Amino acid sequence: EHNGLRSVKLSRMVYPQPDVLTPSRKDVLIMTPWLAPIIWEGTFNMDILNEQFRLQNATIGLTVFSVKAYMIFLKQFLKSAEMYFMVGHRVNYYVFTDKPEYVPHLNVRNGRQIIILKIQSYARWQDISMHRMEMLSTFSRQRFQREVDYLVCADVDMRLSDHVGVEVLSSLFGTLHVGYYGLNRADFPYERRPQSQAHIPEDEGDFYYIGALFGGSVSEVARLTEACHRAIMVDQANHIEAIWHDESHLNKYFLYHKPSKVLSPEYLWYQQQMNYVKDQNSTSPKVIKRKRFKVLRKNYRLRDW
Ligand code: 2GW
Ligand code: MN
Repeated sequence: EHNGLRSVKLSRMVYPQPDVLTPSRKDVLIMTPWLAPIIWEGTFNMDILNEQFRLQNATIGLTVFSVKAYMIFLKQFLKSAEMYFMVGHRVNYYVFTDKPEYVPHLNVRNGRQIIILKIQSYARWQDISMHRMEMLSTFSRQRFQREVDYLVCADVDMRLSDHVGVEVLSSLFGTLHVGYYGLNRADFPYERRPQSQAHIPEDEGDFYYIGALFGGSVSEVARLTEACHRAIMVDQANHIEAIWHDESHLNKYFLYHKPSKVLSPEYLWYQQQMNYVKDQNSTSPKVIKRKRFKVLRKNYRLRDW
């Protein structure tokens, strides 16, 4: 039985005392107004967190979709996850693909396994991306609920280049999009047409979250993905498609279902130079002390079939 967070009894540990007079970071926001921590390097003690989640015997599912040509990203994604993702904890990789026979054979560490789930492909890439919500909600209720405590849902066109551990886990988490970090809500690329279910008015919005990394307990991810899938279906019936597809719906969901943790842009960085990040927010690169997931340079011709 996987019930998510249970309280556990730690053994004796020796570590630096929290200092009430010294904030862990002074250069960034580390707490949302609804008291969800924003996860930055320097704000947490990994030993305590690892001990807590180990005692809970937490199992983490990492879901990734690798359909059609995006199969080329899978090997690097999984290999880098073996190096940096939840090391020391139990991990199930769930690979959704239309071509199970092309999934690379990799040796994984003890307590970890790769599970291949065959899905259909869609002609339009927007549909491939959006239907992830449907698949995740279906599989959450059917099998993830039985097999894991937490889900981490990721794009495949990325690789890990630094630690991503249990510090990210909570009942519901999203990730700040580095490209819109520090901007005004009116400048976020939310869906602005009231006809869409993803619509967010100019005077609302906390952050711009990226679609490439979110998660939480299985039941919360099931609720999120089901809500986003339903909203996508309503839009489809009304002949409208949100500007950034599933990402627009994710942002709408997080506006009214506040995440209990928020991952800083450390967790999703771009390998290629993002000139607009430097131009729009000159402080952004300086506050990034670790680069944990990196979005790979993409050949945009992949989109041209
Ligand atoms: C996507 C675009 C163009 C051509 C192909 C695909 C494609 C995506 C594909 O052929 N096969 C496939 O498996 N995908 C999956 O959809 C894969 O897991 C990929 O990471 C994910 C999202 O597509 P991606 O990575 O090209 O979109 P991005 O990086 O521009 O992402 C953001 O915006 C998307 C919506 O437009 C999503 O919200 C995504 O989560 C965001 O990061
Ligand atoms: Mn991507």
